[in-house]
Amino acid sequence: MDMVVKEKAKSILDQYKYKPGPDKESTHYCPGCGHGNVHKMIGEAVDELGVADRAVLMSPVGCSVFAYYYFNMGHIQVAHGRAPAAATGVKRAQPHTIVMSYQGDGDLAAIGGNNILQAANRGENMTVFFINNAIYGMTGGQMAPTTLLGQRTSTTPRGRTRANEGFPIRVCELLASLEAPVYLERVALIDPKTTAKARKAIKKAIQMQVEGRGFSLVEILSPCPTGWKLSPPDSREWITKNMLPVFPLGVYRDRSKEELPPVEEPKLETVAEALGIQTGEAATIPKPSAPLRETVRMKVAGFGGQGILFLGEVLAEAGMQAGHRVTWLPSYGPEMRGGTANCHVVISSERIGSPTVSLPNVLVAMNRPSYERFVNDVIDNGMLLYDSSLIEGVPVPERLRSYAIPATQIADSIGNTRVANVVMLGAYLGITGIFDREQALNALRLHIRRTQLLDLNEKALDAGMKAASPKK
Ligand SMILES: Cc1ncc(C[n+]2csc(CCOP(=O)(O)OP(=O)(O)O)c2C)c(N)n1
Ligand code: SF4
Repeated sequence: MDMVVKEKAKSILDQYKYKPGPDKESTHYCPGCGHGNVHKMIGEAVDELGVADRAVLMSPVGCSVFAYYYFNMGHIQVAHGRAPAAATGVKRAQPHTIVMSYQGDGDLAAIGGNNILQAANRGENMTVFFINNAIYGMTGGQMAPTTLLGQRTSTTPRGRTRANEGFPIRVCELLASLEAPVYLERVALIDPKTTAKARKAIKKAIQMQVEGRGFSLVEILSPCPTGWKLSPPDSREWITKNMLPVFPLGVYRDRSKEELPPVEEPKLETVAEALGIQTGEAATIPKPSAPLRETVRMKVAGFGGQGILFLGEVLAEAGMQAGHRVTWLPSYGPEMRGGTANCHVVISSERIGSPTVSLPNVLVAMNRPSYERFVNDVIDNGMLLYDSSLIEGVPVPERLRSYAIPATQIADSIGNTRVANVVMLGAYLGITGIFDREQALNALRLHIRRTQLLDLNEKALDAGMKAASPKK
């Protein structure tokens, strides 16, 4: 019999140059761990299929978080459980890439449970390698969704029970209940025979993607000697004895021989098309009359239902009408109504690095809890506008330029409490003159759907401008 000497996969680095420390030869995995074996098989499959130059591996949070030390291919290290979402983005933006999501059972079946379900259900053309070692390895052996009944872990010291923690989740079976996946197989790293099957399945799952068939997942029952507190040989035996009865090996879906369905290309619009914005020559982007003296970093806060997010949007829109660069970032409370709401608005003559405002130079506070929550964040000599109809008897810091605007009272006198936000818009305009009345009105017209409300809002804007006067 001819002996076949396999070369080391080119998709695996010779020297682990990205690994910190002097040892560039050995991996960071424990002896007997399955992760290294699976890495090698992925590297070999990628080589054999000739896709190394377009392969992108998504590594998870877990023991394999550093998978990028070892691979010679594209790589993204993704937030815990989010590899399928990131892989979706890469694949859709760059359809020629071969995206592989590499995930442990904590990552894929616990925190990322819904992510994998949705990606599989959408039938994303991606390949998922799911390393099931029935435990959280990286964090010290806590229970995973795949932990077996009776299995002792640091969070189930007396063993997992169905009453307390429920049953182990069988991912292949679960995904096989969905219409879209094209290939699902469970394999194991026990002996040369099962390992050879695992290698074949890994290659096939990538091949499915190369052929454009859709979503594939290979679940690999993999030893974790450290988490299981067993020697490497005993770990492999443990898989045979304990995992196989719960997680039977086999193919759960295989559409490799079926004719490919016609490709339904989703209609992709450009951002400009989607937003109805003119670009190029046709675009009429106003030039600012004068650059701003300083960038406005504003926090607008109040309770849900006060139109806080609307106020922020209109401010940003008016800023844009005045030719400035703007961002608007809403921050939703858990409740739809009655809870607190706030948003961040930046208006600048410069390019804006981040839409997040943690230290505002302007705070618009529309109720007392918001005032109390954010007033200390405002920078020295910053501006404070507060609705003095709702916020009474509060200590106003001397270090701020404060304006007490009875916005709710004014809105009531006009006939509708709900335009207190626009009164505040008028007040801000009156104090700063950052944009002119017409620009603010244009912004309101763009954001108010019911045209019969325009008159009321115009009145509120004017009343706010009139009311704007320094408190002290
Ligand atoms: C948002 C978030 N939650 C929790 C953690 C803690 N954490 C790190 S890895 C991990 C689970 C790892 O287990 P698994 O996915 O099974 O991979 P393994 O380490 O066994 O390969 C957890 C819970 C984290 N890093 N981030
Ligand atoms: S803890 Fe387990 S999964 Fe993590 S490296 Fe060690 S053996 Fe592998």
